[in-house]
Amino acid sequence: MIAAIENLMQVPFHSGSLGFLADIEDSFWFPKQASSFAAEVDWVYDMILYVCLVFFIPMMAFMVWTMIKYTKAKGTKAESQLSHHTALELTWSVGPSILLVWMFVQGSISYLDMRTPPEGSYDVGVQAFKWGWTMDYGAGTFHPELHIVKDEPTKLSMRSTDVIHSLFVPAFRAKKDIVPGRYNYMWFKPTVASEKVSDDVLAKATEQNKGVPWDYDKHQFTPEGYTFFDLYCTEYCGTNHSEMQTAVVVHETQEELDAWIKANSVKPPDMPPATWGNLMYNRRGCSGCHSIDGTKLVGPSFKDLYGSRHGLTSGDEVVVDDNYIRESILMPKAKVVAGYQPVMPSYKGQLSDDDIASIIEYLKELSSTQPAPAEPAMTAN
Ligand code: HEC
Ligand SMILES: [Cu+2]
Repeated sequence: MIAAIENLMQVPFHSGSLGFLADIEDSFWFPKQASSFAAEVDWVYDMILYVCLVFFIPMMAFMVWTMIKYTKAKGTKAESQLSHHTALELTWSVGPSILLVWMFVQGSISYLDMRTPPEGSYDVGVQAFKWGWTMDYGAGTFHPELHIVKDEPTKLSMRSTDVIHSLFVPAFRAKKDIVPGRYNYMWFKPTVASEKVSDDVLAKATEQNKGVPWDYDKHQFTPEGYTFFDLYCTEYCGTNHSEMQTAVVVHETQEELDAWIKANSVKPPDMPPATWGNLMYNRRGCSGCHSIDGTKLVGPSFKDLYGSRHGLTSGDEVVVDDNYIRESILMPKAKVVAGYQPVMPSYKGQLSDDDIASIIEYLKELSSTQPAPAEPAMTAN
């Protein structure tokens, strides 16, 4: 019966992404519990709901009953009724008050716990932007996915480069606004680890997904084959708000996480620069604003960009060469393309020279017009 209702309602948390947890009971309202907060949050939520139902149903039933029973014929004069019952009034005032105080105290205890990251938590920097996420693992490693360790208290130090966003991991029952111009913090302790899909499944999905950004919804695992928990933005932040999602991968051990961070920090020596450039394009949020098929999004398309010539808002003209691209990435507001808003965030300190060189190689690959030979790259910084 409940399963039938769930199907009808298509409960907002598509439990598909958590299918690997099939052995843990899914509750009617909530996705599986995957953090140390989850059981408590669900319990308080359920209790408050039941208390409300216990009052609401008999009250409404009584009201309807009196409406029917005491209906008078039209034109009957209303009688006044002034009697009063002290014991009854005390009961219905004091009883619910006690319940309300209990709700407040329970809520406060949980809230204060969630507000206070334990000493020595594992710290990950989170940057929210329209419309994506960049997690900062320190030492120049950035990635859109959140990778953490099971049973390890994890603190997120969060900032926004534009408008108010909000980070929500339903399976962790953890949510917090991210406000531009200040740091906001949240923490949680994940209790369920991700799993890795088999190499065959991963290879097949990789083949299907060739040439387009990874489809997390379709595959329900990351490009590296980890099952994941959903992370959403829950503060409406503009056109692509609904696409502002990413994956949370929970590693079994700190060593496993360290190995993952290491593997994702710099371009592997045997990888061609353009391939790394393509990874950066997908991972660092460029794909949210720049298409590679000629479509105009928030920013100009990367298709045939390299070597082209176009106007700026200042009225000048530029040729898109290595130096100009480098400047566009590090100081986007220095030269703004005519017809666009200066909304691109600066990647200064977030993309290494090597990353930028790889992006340039990638842009060359996307361009059929071969450019005039670029001047030797300036070595600023
Ligand atoms: C929030 C949206 C946004 C993101 C994210 C973004 N850009 Fe941009 N980008 C723009 C806009 C808008 C422009 C055009 C206005 C300007 O020049 O600042 C632009 C301009 C550019 C230009 C110059 C294009 C031209 O036609 O001359 C380059 C190169 C560029 N971006 C590269 C990147 C790279 C590389 C990334 C990722 C590392 C990135 N951008 C991420 C919005 C974005
Ligand atoms: Cu948002």
